[in-house]
Amino acid sequence: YNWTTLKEYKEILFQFYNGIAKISINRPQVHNAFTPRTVMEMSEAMELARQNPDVGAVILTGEGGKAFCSGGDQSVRGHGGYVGEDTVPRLNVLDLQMQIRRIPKPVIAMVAGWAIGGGHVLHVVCDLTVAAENARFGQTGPKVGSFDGGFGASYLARIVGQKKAREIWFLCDQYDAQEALQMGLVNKVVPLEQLEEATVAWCEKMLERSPLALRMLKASFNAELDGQAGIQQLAGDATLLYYLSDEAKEGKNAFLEKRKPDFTQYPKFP
Ligand code: 1HA
Repeated sequence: YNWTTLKEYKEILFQFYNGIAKISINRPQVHNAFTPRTVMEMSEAMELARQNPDVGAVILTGEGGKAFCSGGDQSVRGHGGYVGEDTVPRLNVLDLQMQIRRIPKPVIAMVAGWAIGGGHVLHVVCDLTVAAENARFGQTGPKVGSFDGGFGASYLARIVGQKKAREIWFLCDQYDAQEALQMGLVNKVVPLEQLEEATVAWCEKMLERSPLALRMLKASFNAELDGQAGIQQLAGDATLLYYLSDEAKEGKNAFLEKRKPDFTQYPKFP
C-alpha cells in the first residue's frame, strides 16, 4: 500500500491511504511500550483523524510485526504515573481510550505479536480487532503492580464475560490468537503476512457503507454502556441529523428574521 505520511512524529507513525488513517506505535525495541509522549502523539493523531473529512476509518497498530503494544513503558514509570520529559507523572492513555470510543468513525486494531497490559486494553476499546496468528493477548497488572479497572475491566467483561475477564486479570496468563478468537476478544485471525491486507480490506468494506449509519451504530453501541455520556453522544448525533432538516432550519431562520417560526407544515409522524 502506498501510505503517505500525514504528520511526522517521534514515537509514532501517522499515515493515510485511500480513506484510512493508520496510527502506529513506533518503539519496536520495547515491544511498542508507550511513554506519555507516545500517548500525546497518538491523541493528537486521533484528533486529526477525527477532524479530517477524508478519513473514514482508523487503524491502530504497532511497528515491527512482533508487538502491537506492551503497555506503559515501565522504565519511565515513576511516583504516580508514567513520567515524560516535563517530569510530570501521567496516566494519559486513559484519555486516549476515551478518544477511541468517542471518534465517530470505526477504529480497528491490527494486532501482530504482543498486546499486553495497557496495550491489551487499547485493542479492547477499539471497535474491531484483526489479529495475526502470532498475536498474544493478556493483562499483567497484578504482576507488575498496576490495574485498569475502567474499560480494561468492565468493557473487557462485556466482551468475554465476567468469569473469563476475572481469569485474564487474576492469573495474568497469555492467550494466543485462536483462544482470543474463541472468547470473542478478536474478530478475525489471519497469517501475519496477510494482516495488513485483511485489515485494509475490512476498512475498505466499511468505507463503502453509509458513514452516518456507522456513526449512529457506534454511538448506539456505546450508549448502552456509557450511561449519560453515552446517551449524550447518541443524542448529539440526533441533533446533527435534526440540524440537517428543514424543520430545524425554520426555527433558526425565524429567529434571524425576527418572526414567529411556522412549524405547521412539518409532519407529525405517527
Ligand atoms: O496498567 C496500566 C494502566 C492502568 C491504569 C491507567 C493507566 C495505565 C497505563 C499503563 C498500564 C500498563 O500498561 S501496566 C502493564 C505494563 N506492561 C507489562 O507489564 C508488560 C511488560 N512486558 C512483558 O511482560 C514482556 O516484555 C512481554 C511478555 C510483552 C514480551 O516478552 P519477551 O518476548 O520475552 O520480550 P522481552 O525481552 O521481555 O522484551 C523485549 C524488550 O522490550 C526488553 O528490553 P531489553 O531487555 O531488550 O532492553 C523489555 O524490557 C522491553 N519491554 C517490553 N515491554 C516493556 C518493555 N520495556 C518497558 N516497558 C514495557 N512495558
